[in-house]
This record gives sequence, structure tokens and C-alpha cells, in this order.
Amino acid sequence: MLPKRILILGLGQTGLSVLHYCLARGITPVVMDTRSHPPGADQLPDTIEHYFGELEHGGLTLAPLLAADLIIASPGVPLATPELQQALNAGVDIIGDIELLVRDCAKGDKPVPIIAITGSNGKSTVTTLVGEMAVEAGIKVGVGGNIGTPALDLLLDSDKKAASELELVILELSSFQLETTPSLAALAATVLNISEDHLDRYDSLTHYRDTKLGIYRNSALAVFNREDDQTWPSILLATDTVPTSSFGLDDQAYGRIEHDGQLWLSRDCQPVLPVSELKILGSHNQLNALAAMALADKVAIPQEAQINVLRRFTGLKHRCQFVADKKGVRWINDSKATNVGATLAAIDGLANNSQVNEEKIGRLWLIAGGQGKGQDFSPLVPLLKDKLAGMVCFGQDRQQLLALASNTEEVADLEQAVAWCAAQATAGDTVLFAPACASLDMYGNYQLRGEHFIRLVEALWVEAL
Ligand code: UMA
Ligand code: ADP
Repeated sequence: MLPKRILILGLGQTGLSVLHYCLARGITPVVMDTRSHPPGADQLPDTIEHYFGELEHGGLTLAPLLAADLIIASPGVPLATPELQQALNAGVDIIGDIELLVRDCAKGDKPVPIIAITGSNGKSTVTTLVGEMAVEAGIKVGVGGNIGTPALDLLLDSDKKAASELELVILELSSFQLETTPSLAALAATVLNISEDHLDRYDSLTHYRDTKLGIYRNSALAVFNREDDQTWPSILLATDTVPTSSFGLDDQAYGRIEHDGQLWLSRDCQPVLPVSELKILGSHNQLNALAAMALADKVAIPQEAQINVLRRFTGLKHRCQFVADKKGVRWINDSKATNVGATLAAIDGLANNSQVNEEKIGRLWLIAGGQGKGQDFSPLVPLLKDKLAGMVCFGQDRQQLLALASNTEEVADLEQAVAWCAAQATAGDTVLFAPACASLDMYGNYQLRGEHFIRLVEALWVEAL
């Protein structure tokens, strides 16, 4: 039962979906956002009491927060915000949108099972893979969360299908969302990997990691990455409290073996699919495929459905997406590489491409920059020395990148970066846009940044004709 006095903190996609959820249940919430013109404001009915850009001494306006019984906070607003802490201390309950979905899924005599996916990188890829495997198996599935479809929108799809009719919910969850989802009890949960990210919000990597590992709490199966000990459930939970399964590139559990003279994805040492049949490239994507298989097995998705999807899935937009071949130079858009871990994986995937090893990548040029989010960029140093011909840097934190090595160049924006690479690269080379940073200093989101890159590259193509 929802209380009457609800405050939605943060509009945007999440706030709007929470608003629709409340209105559909006969509750008229109050809306607050620190931004003067938050995204979605034009869709807010006039009748809704709202506080936009109203700050008291630089913080949130306290009175409406304290007047609420329940605050539903957007993932973009840290729970550590002092006014939220004051509200918590005053007895106000604070949760996120995912918590509402999780509670609804648990209701009734036929609860809807949840698969929950987090990690620093690969979440959207694995979430999409498992979602497509479920569809292939004929399961009525809802896929949402951080991937872009707000979770509560899953309760009402275009056919007005209620959650009770869903047979499975697959959620991509960010650490932000996990902070405010205490009731999560997934049928299967995974932390795919941990590398530095969001250190502008967390005081340490340990804090960030432990927030992610919270996904394993009350889960019926914790699926971890054998190669990344930061994902191991034993860090947070007593080992006998949660059943586990794991994936990695050795021959254990969900793994990789040699069979018939080639590498195969495997389950318990049994061959499942030749790696060469995957269309998504790089060892990180083999790990993603194995994680998806482990999660799919827990909800009894037949192997045939899993293999069909793994064979045809060509990857998501803005993730190592081939854009164009211009005068023999390959241009690749990996705008979703918003942290160093993703950039390393992209370079590794291109440089050690066991699937298409006859294809040479030539010299590799990297375009990077944007908001660094407090990350340590030094893991890029060995690559700048051994694998990259050069790196061109733009955006807010470009100076930190420039300081890493001498084969770097500073430019003002992405347009200049593309022009610089076009001047340097020769036939046989590859230009990779994997910025290792968030886009928000210069773009609305990583998609807009990726689209801009594609347009710039396509324009080069036109000029070359
Ligand atoms: N903000 C304010 N004041 C507010 C509320 C928000 O300044 O009162 C700022 C915050 O700095 C926040 C930013 O606005 O970071 C974006 O918030 P938003 O309102 O645009 O968020 P939504 O549109 O609701 O999108 C959110 C997720 N965004 C964040 O967590 C920042 C989306 O994930 C998610 O797809 C969507 O809900 C649906 O669930 C995006 C994201 O960048 C892709 N996630 C981060 C990541 O993947 O690294 C965690
Ligand atoms: P997320 O949703 O976690 O951001 P995506 O699947 O959208 O993950 O991929 C984001 C970026 O991370 C892309 O640049 C992609 O190439 C890279 N990536 C994907 N899977 C992995 C992985 N398992 N390990 C490291 N990097 C990865």
C-alpha cells in the first residue's frame, strides 16, 4: 500500500514514469528537481505541485521533503545528499523506482521472477542478450532499468499488459539504483565486472563495488566473474547463504574450451557454440555471452534459444560499432565507453581478435575525453606505449589524458578530433572513438555524442568522394 503524501525527487525519465505509476493508483504526488528546467517538465500536468530549481542555501528545499511520507528518488540524486539524510532521520522513507517494481513483482500468488544485472561494463549487452533469449523461448518478458526503459514502464506496455501477466522481468541496474532497492530478491543476479567509475559520487572504489555487490542479497543464484575477484559474492555475503555459479575464459562452469581444433563457449566442459560464430567481438563479449547463458539457464531457457540469439546478435549501437571505411581507414564508434575499463576492453577486442584473426587493424588511433568522473586514467599508459599510434583528447578532463604520454594531441572538440585523425591515419589503420569518459560536459548523453561522431565521419566520406 502506497502512502498518500509522496514526493518524487528528480524528474527526467524516471520521475515521469513514477508520476504515471502514482497517478494510475489515485495518488497525486509532489515533484521536486534541482534543475530549473528538468527533462520531462513539458509533460508534467499543470495540476501537479512542483519545486524546480528551488534551492535553500545551495541544497534541496527541506520543507516539502519533510512533509512527505515517502520520497521516491531519481538515480541521479545521491542518497547521501544532506537534506535526504535529514529527511531519513526524521522518519521519511526513501526508495527508488526499482523498489516499487520489485515490490509489485513479489505481490500476488504468482510472483514474477527477476533477473538482475549490474557491473561496470557489459550490462546493456548482457541484459539485451538474456531478454532476446527469453523472447526466443516464447516467454512474456519485460526488459528495463538503467538500459533506458524506466522500470515502472514495464508494468504498462503498449498492450496495457499488467506486470502480473509478465512471466519474467530482466533489469539492468546501476549502482545508483541499487542504493534505493532494499527489497530486491532476484532469481538470478550478476555483477559482470568491476572497474573504476562514478568516483565523483562514491568516496572509494570499495564503496562503489560494495553497492554493486548488494545485488546478490537475497538472490536465489549469484552469478560471478571468475576472472574478476571484485565480483565475488563472498566479499559481502557468507558463502553458504547464496548459491553461486560463475563464468570465465577457463574450462570451468560457464567457460571456454578447445574442441575440434577451435575455441568453443562451454558449460561444464561441454561445447556449446564455437567462438567464431559469435558476431560480437573480443574476449569481453565472450564473457558477456557466458554470463547470459548462466542467467538464461536459471530460468530454464532452452539451449537452442540461447544459441540462436548468440549466433545472430550483432551488438548494440555505440558499442564498438563499425561506422565507415574511408580511404581504407576503419572508423569505429564506441561512444558508450564511458570509463577506462570499457576503453581497455574495446582496444583489447580489436587488437586480440581471435574471431576474425585474418583481419589486421593496422595502426590504431584513439579519440578520448569528456568527464572523467574522478577515474584514474593511468591504465591507458601501457596501451599508449604498445598498442596506440596516438590519442587525440578533447572535453573537460582532457588535460589528465594528455599528461599520460607524449603521443597525444589536444583539440577543442570532437569535430577537430575527427579531422586530426583523418589527417594522421593512412590506409589499413583504424580510428576508435572510445572516450573513457562521460559525455555530459558537451552532450546530452552518450547516444547524442555517438550520433555526432557518426555524422562527422560520414561527412569525411562525402568530402573524400
Ligand atoms: N539531476 C539533478 N537534479 C535532480 C535530478 C537529477 O541535477 O533533481 C541530475 C543528476 O546529476 C543526474 C542527471 O540529472 O545524474 C540525470 O538525471 P535524469 O533525470 O536525466 O535521469 P533519468 O532520465 O531518470 O535517467 C535515469 C538514469 N540516469 C542516471 O542514473 C543518471 C538512466 O541511466 C536510466 O536509463 C533511466 O533512469 C531509466 O532507468 C543513464 C545513465 O547514465 C543511461 N546511467 C549511469 C550509467 O549507466 O553509468 C548510472
Ligand atoms: P553498460 O550497460 O554496462 O555500460 P554496455 O554493454 O553498454 O555496458 O557496454 C558499454 C561499453 O563497455 C562498451 O564500450 C563496450 O565495448 C564495453 N564492454 C562491454 N562488455 C564489456 C565487458 N564485459 N568488459 C569490459 N568492457 C565491456
